[in-house]
Amino acid sequence: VEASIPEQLREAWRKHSASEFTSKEQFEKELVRHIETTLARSLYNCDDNAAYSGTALAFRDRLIIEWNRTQQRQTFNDQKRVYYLSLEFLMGRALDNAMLNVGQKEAARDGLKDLGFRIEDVISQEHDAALGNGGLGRLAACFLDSLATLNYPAWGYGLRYRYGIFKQEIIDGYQVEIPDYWLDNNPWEFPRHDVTVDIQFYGTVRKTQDQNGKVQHLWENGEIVQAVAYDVPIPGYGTKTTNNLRLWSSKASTGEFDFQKFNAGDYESAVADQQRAETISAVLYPNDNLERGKELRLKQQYFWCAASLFDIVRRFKKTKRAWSEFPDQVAIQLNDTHPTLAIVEMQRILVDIEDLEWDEAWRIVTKTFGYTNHTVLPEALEKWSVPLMQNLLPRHLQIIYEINLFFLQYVERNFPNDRDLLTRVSIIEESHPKMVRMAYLAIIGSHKVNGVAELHSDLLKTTLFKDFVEIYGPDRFTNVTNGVTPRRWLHQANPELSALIAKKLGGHEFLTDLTLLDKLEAFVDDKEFRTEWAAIKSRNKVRLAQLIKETTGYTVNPDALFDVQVKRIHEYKRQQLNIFGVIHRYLTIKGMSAEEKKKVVPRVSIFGGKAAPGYWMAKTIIHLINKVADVVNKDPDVGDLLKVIFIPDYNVSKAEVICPASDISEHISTAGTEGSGTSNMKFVLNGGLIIGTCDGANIEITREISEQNIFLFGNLAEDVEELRHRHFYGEFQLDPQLAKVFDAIKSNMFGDAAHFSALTASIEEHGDYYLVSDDFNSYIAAHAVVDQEFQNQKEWIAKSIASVARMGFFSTDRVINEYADSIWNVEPLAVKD
Ligand code: H53
Repeated sequence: VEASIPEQLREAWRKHSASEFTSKEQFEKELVRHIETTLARSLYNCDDNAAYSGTALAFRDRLIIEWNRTQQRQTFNDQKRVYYLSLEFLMGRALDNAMLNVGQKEAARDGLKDLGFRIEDVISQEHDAALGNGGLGRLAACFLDSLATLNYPAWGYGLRYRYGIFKQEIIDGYQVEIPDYWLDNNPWEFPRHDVTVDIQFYGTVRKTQDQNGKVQHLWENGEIVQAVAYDVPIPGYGTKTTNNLRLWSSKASTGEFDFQKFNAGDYESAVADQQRAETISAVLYPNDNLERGKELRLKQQYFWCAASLFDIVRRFKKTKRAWSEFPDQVAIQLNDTHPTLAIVEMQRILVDIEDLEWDEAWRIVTKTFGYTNHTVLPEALEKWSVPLMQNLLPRHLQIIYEINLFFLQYVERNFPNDRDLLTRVSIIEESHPKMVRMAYLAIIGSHKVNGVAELHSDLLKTTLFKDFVEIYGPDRFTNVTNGVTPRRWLHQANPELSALIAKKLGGHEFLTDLTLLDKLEAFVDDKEFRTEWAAIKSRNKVRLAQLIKETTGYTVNPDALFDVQVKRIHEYKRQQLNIFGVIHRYLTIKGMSAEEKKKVVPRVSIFGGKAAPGYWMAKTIIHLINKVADVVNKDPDVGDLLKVIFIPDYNVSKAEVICPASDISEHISTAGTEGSGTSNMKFVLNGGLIIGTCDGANIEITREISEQNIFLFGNLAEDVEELRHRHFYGEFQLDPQLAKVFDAIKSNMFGDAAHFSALTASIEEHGDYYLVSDDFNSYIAAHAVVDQEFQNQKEWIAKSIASVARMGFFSTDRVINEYADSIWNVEPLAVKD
């Protein structure tokens, strides 16, 4: 309030308020101004990169004008806001998205052309913002797009990692990780050096009493680190709403401690402290669906939760409302268990700092939080060691014990004498060392818990969280099936298809109401439309073939069937099944006569994805794919009938080229292991068919597009447990076709077989946990059907169109509206000009 301009001067101010460009000419003026002044370049010294920076700055100005207005409007309106806490926001590039969302891409295209640049070259200068690993981080990014598009007052909170997900290079077939230093030249963030929060770690807790004899807990003598806010504007599509993504960066606190050290001449150690503080937000942990229990990771989590909550509480306190109204003003969504400490921090703020009674505080907390679970994989479930937490966050550990005590007392009252149940549901696992089970803490501290696809949510209720369903009843648990934003994943990634659909449907309304796609079904038999549809797919395949050429050196035939599997490399996602299938195909072709070969449908098997640096088996899979590629791609017996490609450094901007170019894509996780999957949705939305297991959202995709338009195979989730049991206790029988594949590998056909022995042994000798052998036969059979059906292009295209027509359900707009209604209870804020 003190910083605001006095009422009588505001008119003068408003007269000079910045305004947005709305035409090509104005854009050009802004562009040249930024290049000449902000960037200090000139027409004698302006390459694509400078043109990118200038264009980005011009668009950034537009966004920030809307950002300011949106924030003012939301503050004045003072309604409930949503805060999405996520350790990952896998945003990708921002410029193209900004151009499309504010509706000025054509102005920019023409303006750049006038000044000597091609818009595509300019856009491709941008470095991806890769602050995420995979599906979970990309989902958060799609959510932000939908929240803004639907005009919800919403903020994202995350960490401003100096290094995003590593860049992947393939050297001699091996994955090599290169640090991704992405912050030089990032025009999309606004440092807020005035928005800082001091965060404490370590130290001790002292118990005292205040004047009234009330017990107080003082957390003292810790180490202080400063959080500095960096804001990233998030434009909605076709709306003036521009929301905020606030990312925290860590810095040494400028408090007295450091000065004492500096003054005492202990310069080096003061600098070391500085660096240690900066380490907190230095690097994104490169694990997807895998938790390693590292202290620095826990530090990141608390640092980010504490800063975000301080910020949220500060904003709430400005409204001068009573604490009891907090849940009417604030909804906080926990993206997985990573931000679970926010629950504990909130309780600490209310009880230790704001002096509320425990029960009242806890009521506020549980009404405020919602928790999304994304996986049932045991290795992904977070547990933190009690001694580690005791040392780093002594007061929080006390509060966790207190929460647990009250919870267990509640359970005991409702289920007397069930000692086993108490042990099972306790937040503290009685192991050595004891562990804090973060998922249980998240359930207990939230009013709603959701899974991300129907099967996944059902599995949560019947397995992982079964006891909690008994304890709290079924209403706390719900499902919200994932989606993707059609703006980025159709309109931006596949502009030609978006334009064709718009032509048929009479406009681009489907981009904000994806169910309108169903009108396409009327054109399935329209020959001209089908021809245009197929031509777009072909051109997208040519575009991908170019990317393949640039990144691998291989030339592929765009007329071949493009078969794509791009996602994180993980045993449960079963890229090994795919590459074994490829080897099987290779061996089959090798055994054919010239006559038989004529009937083979040429195929390009395309892989992409990163392995966690410490995940040996995943790296072995990458190695095998590349070694198979080396052999197959130069085998004259095979020629164009089969090519194997590993696209290095799969990321969001590559996905935008890959998704529109698949004929078939693979979503083949062991049934019951994939939470949802979201690339399945992206591929179908772009007219690719999919081969998949009955897992995650594949099941709901099938329900929408019908069984005729998807190639399903493999065992069902309900049979997995029994099969695993049999592998261990019965006789393990390797599938005979898979045995031939293994023989080929063992004959050193793809280089020294010793490199791959762990992979084959995990199946033959160690119980085949992921059921590769059990599913192999039906996988091969499904691919045979794919080959057969691909030859009937007329039918294939009809399937492609019919599938796209029925994808309306999978927009994150639907997803966000469901969260808003059933979990957050927030309303959109209508925008007037
Ligand atoms: O989250 C996606 C799901 C996908 C699931 C993924 C995920 C991560 O990327 C990381 C950790 C985690 O627990 C889950 O694997 O199935 O589609 C978004 O919900």
